[in-house]
Amino acid sequence: MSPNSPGSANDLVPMLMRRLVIVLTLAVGGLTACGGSDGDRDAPARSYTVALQIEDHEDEYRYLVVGDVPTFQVGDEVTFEAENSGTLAHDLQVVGPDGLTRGTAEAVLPGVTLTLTVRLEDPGIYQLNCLVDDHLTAHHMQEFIQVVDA
Ligand SMILES: [Cu+2]
Repeated sequence: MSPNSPGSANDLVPMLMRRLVIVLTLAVGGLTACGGSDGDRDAPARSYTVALQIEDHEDEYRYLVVGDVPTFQVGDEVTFEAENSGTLAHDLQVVGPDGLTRGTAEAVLPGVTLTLTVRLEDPGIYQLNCLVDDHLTAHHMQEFIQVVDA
């Protein structure tokens, strides 16, 4: 008799439960927002701006963080201000650790700064992507940030 591999079936249960918890949290959050009486729940713990610079030298397209990178924490409200210092139009999409899009800013021409505010609701790795043409697929125009529990 071969022993059951403990990883496969058992791991699925906590994952489903976590999904359920997330769904429930969203539902409660929605209700709270409608009620409007509990102001603390909707207010971000911290709110700040992160300056980015967009560059596209030859084959390398990228977002550069200007200055220090903060420690991103769950609950933070972050405004990305990305100055397009390149020669092409670029945009910005933020994707959460679950693969769902948290926000998208329209493409801006060279010399223009785009702004995107997102709420970091979950711990994990978030992606910053450029969705213009083949910038992501062919030029890997992508940056990652890590969000930790507060
Ligand atoms: Cu781009």
